[in-house]
Amino acid sequence: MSPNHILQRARRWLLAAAMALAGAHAGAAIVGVGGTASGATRSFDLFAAEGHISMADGVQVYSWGYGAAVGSGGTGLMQISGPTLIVNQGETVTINFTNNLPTRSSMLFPGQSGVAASGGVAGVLAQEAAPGQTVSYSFTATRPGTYLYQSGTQPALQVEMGLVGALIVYPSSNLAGSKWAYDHAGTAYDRETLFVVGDIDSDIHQIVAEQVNAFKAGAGYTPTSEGLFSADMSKRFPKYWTLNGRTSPDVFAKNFAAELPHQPYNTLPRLHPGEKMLLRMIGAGTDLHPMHHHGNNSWAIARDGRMLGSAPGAGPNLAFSDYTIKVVPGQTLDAIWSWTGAGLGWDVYGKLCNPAQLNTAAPDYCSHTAQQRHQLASDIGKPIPVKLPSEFELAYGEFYSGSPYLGDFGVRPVGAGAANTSGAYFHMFHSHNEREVVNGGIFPGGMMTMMVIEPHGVTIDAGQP
Ligand SMILES: [Cu+2]
Repeated sequence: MSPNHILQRARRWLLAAAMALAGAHAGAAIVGVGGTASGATRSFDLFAAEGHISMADGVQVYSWGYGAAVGSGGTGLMQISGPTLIVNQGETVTINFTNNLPTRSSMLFPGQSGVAASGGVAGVLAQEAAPGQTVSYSFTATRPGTYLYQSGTQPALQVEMGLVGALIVYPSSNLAGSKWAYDHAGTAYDRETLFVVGDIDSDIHQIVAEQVNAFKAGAGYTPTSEGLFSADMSKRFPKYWTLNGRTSPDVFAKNFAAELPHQPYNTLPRLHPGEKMLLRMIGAGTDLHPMHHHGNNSWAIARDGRMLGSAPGAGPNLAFSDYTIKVVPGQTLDAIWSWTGAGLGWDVYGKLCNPAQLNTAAPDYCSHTAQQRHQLASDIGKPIPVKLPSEFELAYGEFYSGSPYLGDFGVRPVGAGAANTSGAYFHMFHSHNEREVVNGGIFPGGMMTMMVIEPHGVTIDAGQP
């Protein structure tokens, strides 16, 4: 590793550490940019630029993305997905958008009303910035929720190229310390994760790259020259499937990993038994992706930034339980997922039930801590109710701790279990369109991550899992 690389990596680690400490929003576990707050206004400086993103099979894909300066929580480079904008309900949000692409571009804020714009030129859907120009957009974030933002210029092509990101509006009640997704206690959560779900046809990116290269090689080209690029979108056929711009297994790498300079956000939800994980799902591609979580159903509590309630103030009383979150293009969906170990028919903390820890005076029989009493009382103290298979019948994996009990380890064959350092349970969370769980056609990869159940006592660092 060259000194340059070490410096670069150190810079990103420091950046990541600073982000985790500063926390763009108090109590936020989602990493993003908080802009500059002044009273009831919050302003952001964003840009759009070119770059190459990295797929886990090594393919580099020419892309267009939004970016923000390092000092403001961005990477200084264009990134995919775009910088997650984090604001509070009621704030007047201003975004100064500078276009560094060789073509016209813009920003759209679906779900926000009264968006005003100044600078640039009028487009069909939004005020547009020519190369080198800046447009300022402004709106009041009146309603909490999960939203996306995207290009309003040639949106079919420019969103494919990567011009899309997330906007999170925290309810004003959270400023008092609660963690609610919406203005109701029925949307309370302990942790939250963002899933910007995307699909990429790398052939279209290649077609655009060749046009851009030819344009830049043309006579009289300057950085403010404006080109117009196109591809036959009817031939679109996605080849890569992404979570927060990364393909699996890159989704597991830390936020701001040096190896992924244009893809700073990871996707690895971690929680303790009994905690509620808010899943903020955003359909940033053009196909529907059935995101399937193992281990438990989730409860969908809101769609498109609107709580699923029968009447104002009723709370999410129209929430529904499902084993798959249908992530629809252009739509956002908030769901709450939890795992307690209740009803399994055995004791996930069974390793505690050794004679030295018997607590015959307590009804639990075993010495479970209060945190561990999420299980059914009838399960407590029960052994795992199967005859363990023979070693010859087992396929050991990266996530195998060697023990069926939470927080416990057993003997593992050489090379197995390297990804499980805490005795956690790993529940897969992936697209149920199985062809999307690949990189370059090779399984496993693509739109897949893990929901990690960490033993109580393992610290889950906010924003930097
Ligand atoms: Cu599955």
